[in-house]
Amino acid sequence: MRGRRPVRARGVAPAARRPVVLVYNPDEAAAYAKTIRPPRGRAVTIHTAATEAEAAAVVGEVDIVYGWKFPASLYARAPRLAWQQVMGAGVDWVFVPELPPSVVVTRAPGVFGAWMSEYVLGWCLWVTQRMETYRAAQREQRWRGELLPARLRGATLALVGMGDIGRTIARAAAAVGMNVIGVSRSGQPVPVVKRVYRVGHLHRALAAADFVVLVVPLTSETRGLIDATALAMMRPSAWLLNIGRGALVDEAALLEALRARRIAGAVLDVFPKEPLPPEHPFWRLDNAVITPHISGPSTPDELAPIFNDNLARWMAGRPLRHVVDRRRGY
Ligand code: OXD
Repeated sequence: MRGRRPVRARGVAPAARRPVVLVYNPDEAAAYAKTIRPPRGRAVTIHTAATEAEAAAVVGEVDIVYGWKFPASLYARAPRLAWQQVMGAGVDWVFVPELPPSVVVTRAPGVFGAWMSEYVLGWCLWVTQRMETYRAAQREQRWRGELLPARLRGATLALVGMGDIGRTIARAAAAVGMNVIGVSRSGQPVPVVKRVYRVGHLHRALAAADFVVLVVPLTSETRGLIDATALAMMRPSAWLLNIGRGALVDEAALLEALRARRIAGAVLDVFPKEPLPPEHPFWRLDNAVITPHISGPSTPDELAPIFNDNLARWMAGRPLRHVVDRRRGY
């Protein structure tokens, strides 16, 4: 780490210097920059960058990165960087070996759960209301009055991951009468969740579920968590919804389980390689739904209060909120 500043106390802004913020986002850097509000009477310098080359031109003077997938190669050229506010729900991409230990990383809890709850309930209802079937019948002008929808009320939803997003989904699912169970490292009770299993008992939760939702962070412990054995524990009528990270699931095992109809289907929003390549077999499976990583979008207006609150804290030398525990990886 030659040439870097010594590690400062967390959240302490450099005195008597106007902080420099780099907003890094390939599509919407300007929109995020517009929402930055330094505390009254104080000012910050704001740069925006949509590409690595644009960021490289200014990164040497930057104190704060407000970013989405900031390029790892730039850390070595950012000697002042002290704090990075992540724009997305997951932080796995930040913890690359190049990230200097002195950089504090903060996340944005409370933003994504509401979106993801609607995604989860929407796709569960798509299954139980047999939306695809009735639409197909409509195309054939067939009246399928013999086929009834199923009830979501009483169906069991297993949430693998009981962080703030998992808890928000749990409340939404319980509100429509679903029987919500969960899986977490600690197995600690969570309001509205009927039973929380420790991760060592994951298979029990899988065996009890009509819908399994993966919303756990990707860490060395959760990579490949849903392997062939886990999939074999699921009911043949159950659906897997992955809104966490593609690498939580053993892709070959899932493909095999879907092809053999060992589970009813999968709704997949995340993949180890994104965009999902056109030749990928998932596209052609009638029991797989593919969505393009949209279950929990980041929007400048929703993230602004979190960033601006932390900016005020940083400029006042107060501890930041929502600091990621680097050891745990979330
Ligand atoms: C993510 C996100 O982190 O979509 O993947 O926010």
